[in-house]
Amino acid sequence: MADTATPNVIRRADYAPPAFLIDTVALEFDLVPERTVVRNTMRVRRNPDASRAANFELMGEQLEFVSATLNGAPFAHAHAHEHGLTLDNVPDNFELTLTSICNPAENTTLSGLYVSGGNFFTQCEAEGFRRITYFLDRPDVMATFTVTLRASKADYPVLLSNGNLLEEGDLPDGRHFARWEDPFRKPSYLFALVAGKLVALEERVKSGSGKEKLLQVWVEPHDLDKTRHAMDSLINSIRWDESRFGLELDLDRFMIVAVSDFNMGAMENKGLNIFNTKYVLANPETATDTDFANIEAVVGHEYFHNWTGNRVTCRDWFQLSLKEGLTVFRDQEFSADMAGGATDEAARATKRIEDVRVLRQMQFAEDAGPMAHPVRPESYVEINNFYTMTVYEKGSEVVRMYQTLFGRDGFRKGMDLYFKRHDGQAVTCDDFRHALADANGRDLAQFERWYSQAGTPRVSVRTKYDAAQQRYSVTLTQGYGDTAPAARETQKGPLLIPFAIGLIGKDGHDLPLQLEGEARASDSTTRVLEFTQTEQTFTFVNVAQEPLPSLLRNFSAPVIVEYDYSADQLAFLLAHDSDPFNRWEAGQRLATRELLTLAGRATTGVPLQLDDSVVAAFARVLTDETLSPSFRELALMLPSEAYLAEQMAESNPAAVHAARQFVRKRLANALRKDWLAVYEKHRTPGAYEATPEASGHRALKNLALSYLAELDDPAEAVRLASAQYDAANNMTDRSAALSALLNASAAKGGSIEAQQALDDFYRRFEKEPLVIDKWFALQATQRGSAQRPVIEIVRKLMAHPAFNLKNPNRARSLIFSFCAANPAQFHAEDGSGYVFWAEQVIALDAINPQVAARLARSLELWRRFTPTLRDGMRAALEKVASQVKSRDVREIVEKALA
Ligand code: B3K
Ligand code: ZN
Repeated sequence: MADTATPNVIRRADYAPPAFLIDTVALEFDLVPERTVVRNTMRVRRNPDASRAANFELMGEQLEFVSATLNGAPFAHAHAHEHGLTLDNVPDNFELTLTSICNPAENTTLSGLYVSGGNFFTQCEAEGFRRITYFLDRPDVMATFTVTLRASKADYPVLLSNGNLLEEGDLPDGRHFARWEDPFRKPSYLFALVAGKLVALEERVKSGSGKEKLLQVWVEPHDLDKTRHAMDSLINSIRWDESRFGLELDLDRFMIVAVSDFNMGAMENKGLNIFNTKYVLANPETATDTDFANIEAVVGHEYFHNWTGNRVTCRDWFQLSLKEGLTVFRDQEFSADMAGGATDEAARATKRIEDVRVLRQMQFAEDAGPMAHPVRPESYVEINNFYTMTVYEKGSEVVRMYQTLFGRDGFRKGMDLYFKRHDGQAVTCDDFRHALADANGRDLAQFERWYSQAGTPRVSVRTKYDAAQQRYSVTLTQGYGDTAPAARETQKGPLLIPFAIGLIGKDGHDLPLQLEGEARASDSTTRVLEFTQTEQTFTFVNVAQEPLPSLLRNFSAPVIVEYDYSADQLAFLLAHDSDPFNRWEAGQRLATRELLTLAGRATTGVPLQLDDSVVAAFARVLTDETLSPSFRELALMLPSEAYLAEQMAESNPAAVHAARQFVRKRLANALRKDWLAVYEKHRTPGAYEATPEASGHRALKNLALSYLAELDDPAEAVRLASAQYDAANNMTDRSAALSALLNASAAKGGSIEAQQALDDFYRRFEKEPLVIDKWFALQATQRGSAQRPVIEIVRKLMAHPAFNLKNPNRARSLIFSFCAANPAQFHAEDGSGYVFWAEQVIALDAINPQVAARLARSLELWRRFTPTLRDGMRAALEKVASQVKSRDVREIVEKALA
């Protein structure tokens, strides 16, 4: 086998520099859907820093080899094989031209060059470029690219690639061409081309240094009226990166292109970002407030990659979090700044809470299962399986901890040094850490463990107040508890945990903080303790009264805090903590504890009851007009069923659902008048506004509606929801009303009102694929009942003419929504959900392995469920394991069954 053959397991420890380097690439494309000819001319030389290899091994997949020319003469010693091309006995320095053919029309994997809606698009990260031409398709090989595109002018009037347009013109036979040049060296994964019938919204802006930049958002003609928000988000991103990090756009032209068939959210190709339509297209009628916020975040994320990812890239794919964790952190900060500026802590906290909720629900779960891996993994079978919550979200928390330790200014100094040292290079996570350490005069050797240890750390807290001495001691102990075997192997020692803490007095105000040995109390009433040992005690002095501790303020580290708060103490924190994140946190702890107790009772069939004090705590938040609506909405939302099930010793989705529904109903009935008052008060009449304030009102109002739909007699809620549905001038209100109608009628197996609204919704938005995705998703995630299980609705919808398994958004809207976002129905006792899951994973595996592998992951925590469910899941996993072909899905199911 040639050494480009992918071995089963790729290990970080086996990294070796490439034997050859490619300095320049000139690509010529003759774009024809079934048969695109690619001519690739490279300047190649031996890498002086690598051991000498006799042969030149290039990666290639699904290519038809045509010819090779070396220094202008036909080269006979080129052998094409399953994994690429081997050239025997090449000189030290040469020009190589390779010609090959690929078939974009048949490429359903959406990796490499493919056709969507009659237009051409590419997706190269991580290893898609080798499906376009033979290449050293690895991120540490960086070259400058010139790209010539030729195609039928009538069918593909727009021809785009990375960088600047050098020339364009007509060719014989109704064809035309365009030539592009990207002045920056880049790895092949950042290459992109687009060709087709597209139109653009354009803006010209001046960057910080006064240079004019052309910005374009390219879409299909009928979508042009949905591009304004993406353009505004792009302009805001450019401004933000200049002001927060001093980073300027380095190209004269920056393009975003929307495509409806796309495996993930978007891709940061140099100067030519390609986006899933879901993260570009929005107007008030078609997109919810959440969609608007997601578009801003993803546009920011991809734009910020221009520096963190593109100018400084990854040496190898194990370093993926170098660019992804850092760029997620940057987009989170961007969104927080857009919502609350640098100083409005309450508004910033809203964003923080949303991000932490995702981390806990998804990343903590990943850490608890067979796919647990460190932020910098040690091995993989298929790299596309490692674009994970751990690499992205935990990676972002790791970056955030530097900022928590060094402050915004210290973090900025570190970033400046990172770019000074590494601009134009392909580097490692260690390089980043060293830049942060050196810029702040710190040794961060221990901090490396955040990159190499998997599993969610647990910090348990013990406190002791000595009234006579006025001393308050806080003892922290860290460990990983009983973690998944995949995580345990990686755990070597204690972490450096920035642990932010405040002490709250009886009047609800923060107490001054003075640690033992300090001359006086510090100005801030929040302290970041540097917790570095397995067990460590921090003693505060001059503590005049016994305080209540506010622990891990603003979620200063991605850990689980164990502290035995009483219900009264949690209610007190919910009412008084000066840290808005911890106020929310107190409510979640209170609710989680109550819900888990109830779920335990539901498991054994004991009648459920909810303490009045919990209802009272929620009532206070609901009626506290000093709190922002968006904060109240977050605080009143109960922890998700998936999160709760994960907290149980043995996950029991039905019991969790029963408990959560019981609490929702109890809160609905007990606080009916308040919900109604809030519903009325937070209406947003008049023209739609996309501001954070207006969206906060809508969120709280729609939460109230969803609680009202739980009333024992939902007639009033149905009336309100129907009226809201009919009068809505925006998608947030319309879809919330539809969802309320569906859930209000679930217990009786549906209602006329719900069905009419569903039918109306479909007719109204038939021509808007992203809205039809919502139509499918709302039905897949609706509450079911014994007489009307959701699996039956889902199976019916699979046969709907608008359903299309090849379109990832559509597959996600129906199949993923059901399998991953409707746990009570998916985990039906009869195993019907698992049978469906197996069918769909197998079907998708043949079309699009990346999407199939994502779906495959929805059973990975199977061992943690009740015995009956466990058996059903194992059978489904075994069925999939015996039938799938792709490396992607095999890695997931084999790890799950191991
Ligand atoms: N870097 C891409 C993700 C590529 C995923 C490949 N399977 C998008 C992003 O994180 O910005
Ligand atoms: Zn990214």
